[in-house]
Amino acid sequence: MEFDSRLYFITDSTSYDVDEFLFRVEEALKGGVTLMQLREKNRTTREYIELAKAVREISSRYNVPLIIDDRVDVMLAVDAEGVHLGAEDMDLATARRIIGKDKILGATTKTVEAAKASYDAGADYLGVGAIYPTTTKVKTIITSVETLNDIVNAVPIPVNAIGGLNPGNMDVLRGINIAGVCAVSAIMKADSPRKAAEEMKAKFKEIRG
Ligand code: TZP
Ligand code: MG
Repeated sequence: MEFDSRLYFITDSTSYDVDEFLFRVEEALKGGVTLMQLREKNRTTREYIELAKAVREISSRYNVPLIIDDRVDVMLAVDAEGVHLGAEDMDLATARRIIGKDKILGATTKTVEAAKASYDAGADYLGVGAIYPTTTKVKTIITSVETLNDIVNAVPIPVNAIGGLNPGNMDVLRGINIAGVCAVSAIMKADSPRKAAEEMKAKFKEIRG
């Protein structure tokens, strides 16, 4: 499936009730998010699916593909456009076999070796980071922009930078052939997720020329 990862918005519902969360998701979409991921770490399977259905209804109105974090079953349950898997999730080759060739399969990688292996196993895009320290709850380590650049040059699939990124600190990514940037808190926690998305997209456009 074709997708545009220039501005990849990853959600975090932990600080909001469901109505506020969905409102923020829609505002971000109005601001020009091109790809989005529902990322839930503390919900039951039933709750994850319920929330995914609600988000799917909104994202489809904006023609933005929805990626589900961690869970192939949740992705299939709501017929989302893809799934994002890390080192502790289902392995990529198995996931690809289950989801079929038309769904989007994303992977997190921090080394050239892992990036090549993920590509070989069927990944459609890679998330690489954390570029900066992050306030979002995640098990990660800092990835240098040099490693990011090496990964971009090592695989023929889109690579997105992630981790602590906001419009004010993206200049370090200049000259690296990334497909886009990922953001959780810069958009999710902004006073206006819409304005934050607009600004981040504009900044990405500027640094990519
Ligand atoms: N993977 C590496 S950093 C990160 C993930 C999921 C979190 C990014 O969140 P933020 O708020 O954009 O720093
Ligand atoms: Mg995961």
